[in-house]
Amino acid sequence: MMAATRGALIVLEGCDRVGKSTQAKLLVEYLTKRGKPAKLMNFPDRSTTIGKLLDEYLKQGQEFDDHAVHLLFSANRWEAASSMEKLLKSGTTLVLDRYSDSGIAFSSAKGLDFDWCRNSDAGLPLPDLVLFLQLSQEESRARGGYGQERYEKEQFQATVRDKFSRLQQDNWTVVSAEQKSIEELQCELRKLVDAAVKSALNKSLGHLPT
Ligand code: NYM
Ligand code: MG
Repeated sequence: MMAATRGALIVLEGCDRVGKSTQAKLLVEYLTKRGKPAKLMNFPDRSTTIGKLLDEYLKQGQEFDDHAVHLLFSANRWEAASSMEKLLKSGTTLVLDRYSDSGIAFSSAKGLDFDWCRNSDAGLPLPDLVLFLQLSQEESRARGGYGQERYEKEQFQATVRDKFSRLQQDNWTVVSAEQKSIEELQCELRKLVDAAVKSALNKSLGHLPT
C-alpha cells in the first residue's frame, strides 16, 4: 500500500552567516502561500530546557565537556523527533534551519570522532533534501563578519567548512550563495524544494543511519 500523503523534511545547512535563517523563513512563507502546510524549525531549539543550556553554552556563560555538549545538541533534536514525525505524516513540510549535519560538523571540528558524532543521531527522521549553502570565507567576512557567540571565529569556521565537505552525501544539494541576492538564491531554492515536496508524496519517511 502506498504511504499516506506526507510532507517533506527539508534541511538548510552551511557555515554561519550564509543566510540559512533568512532563506528558511522565506521558503516556509512561499509554501504556505501556495496552500502547502509548512513549518519552520531551528536547531538548536533554544526554547526547551535543553535548548536553554545550549543557549548559555553558545553565549559562553556555561562550559561543558565537548562530548557532553554534542549529546545535548543531539538530545535537542531527539526531543523534537516525535512531533516532527507526526507533522510530516500529517502532511506538513518541515523546513529546518540546521540539523544533524551541523551537529557532526561542529563537534568534529573540535576534534571529536566523526562516527561517534553521527551515532547519537541515528534513528532521527531522515531529510528528503539537504540544501547546503556555500559561501567563501571572503564573502562571509564582507557580509559583516561573525557575531559574539562561541564558534563564531574565522579559523574555527574554516575547520567546520572542511568537516562539512567531508560529510556531503547523496541527499545533499550544494547551492552556491556567492554573489547572489536574497531573491536570486530564494528562487533557486524554491525549485529544489518544490521537487522535493512532490517526490516525498510517494516515499515513506526514512531514518538517519548509523
Ligand atoms: N551547532 C548547531 C552545533 O554546534 N551543533 C548542533 O548540533 C547544531 C544544530 O550552534 N554556530 C552550532 C552551530 C551554530 C550554533 O546556531 C547556533 P544558530 O543557527 O546560529 O542559532
Ligand atoms: Mg542562523
